[in-house]
Amino acid sequence: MRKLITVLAAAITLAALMSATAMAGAVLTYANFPPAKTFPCIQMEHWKTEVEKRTNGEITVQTFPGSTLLGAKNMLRGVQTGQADIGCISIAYYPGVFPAMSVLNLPVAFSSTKVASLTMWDMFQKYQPKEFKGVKVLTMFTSAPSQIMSKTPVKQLADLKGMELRASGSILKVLGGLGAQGVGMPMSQTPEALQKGVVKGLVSSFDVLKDFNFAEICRYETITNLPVYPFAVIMNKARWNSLPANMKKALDDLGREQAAWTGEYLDNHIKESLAWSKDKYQVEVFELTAAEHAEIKAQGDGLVQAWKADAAKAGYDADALLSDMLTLKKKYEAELGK
Ligand code: DTR
Repeated sequence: MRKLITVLAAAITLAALMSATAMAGAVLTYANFPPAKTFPCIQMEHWKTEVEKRTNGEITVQTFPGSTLLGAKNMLRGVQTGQADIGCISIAYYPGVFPAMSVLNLPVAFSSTKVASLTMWDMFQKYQPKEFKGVKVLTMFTSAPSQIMSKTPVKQLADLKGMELRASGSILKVLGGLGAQGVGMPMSQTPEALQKGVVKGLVSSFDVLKDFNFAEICRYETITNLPVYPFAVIMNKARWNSLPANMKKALDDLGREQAAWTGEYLDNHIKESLAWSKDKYQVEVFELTAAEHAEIKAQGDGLVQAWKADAAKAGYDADALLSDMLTLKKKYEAELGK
């Protein structure tokens, strides 16, 4: 009898909880790895605002920046297993896992984040890569082109000799080829590595000068125009499937728009961050010669070959992926300007 009462009580509590959830709509948790001020988190907050507005508050998004729920390396697994409903992953932090979308990390001279982000979104729509089948993709975007930020000046490529620089993804290989020592780690670990002197600088986009205050420690910036980094915002598949159609539609409608918004935000923020760094810390910016850019490009060509081999091994037509990406890049450059 007591057992029956306990079971009944549990059932009533569960039913009450379920109807409260139904009335209150859906609460979605969203994990992100870098600090709140950085662009992946700024776009997360923008998305939250838009989603809550467009669903009239039927969806509430609880955001967890700064690795408070999941970190850079356990983001994918954490979303797959439902520790968070939604998570933001940097594709370059998962070598070999996303061969198709890693095409965005190749040195093809994207000069605008908006162009790169819209290109990425269209590539995803066209290819629907199988490696994303276990999750729902909500949006995609990229970082801005990558530059060197260092404690000692890199006025010419020769200054890179033996210099330990934090990077990730395809750029690690380019750095090695240029004589530097690339040290791979997520952005969230970089402040400590710089502070401790494990690395003498980093390769990333200029937003981090302001958002991580790296301008204080890295007073020298060298324009290298290395690749952008692709990001994906993914959602637990079962959680996605549990949402009603109107909520799914609101999230789907936002996918491309969010990619464009993030690209534009970052393009503007890069300029602001560099101006701020010059003003506050008098950082110096060095330009390389045409011959040096040609050398960087030559290193990049090897990367393209290596990526093609990986993509082919994963069953993709690598030449088609690359040429489709270049066609989209051209299309968006014509539409939006570089
Ligand atoms: N350059 C990539 C991506 C990146 C650029 N800015 C930020 C800010 C926070 C996290 C990642 C990034 C990288 O270095 O990881």
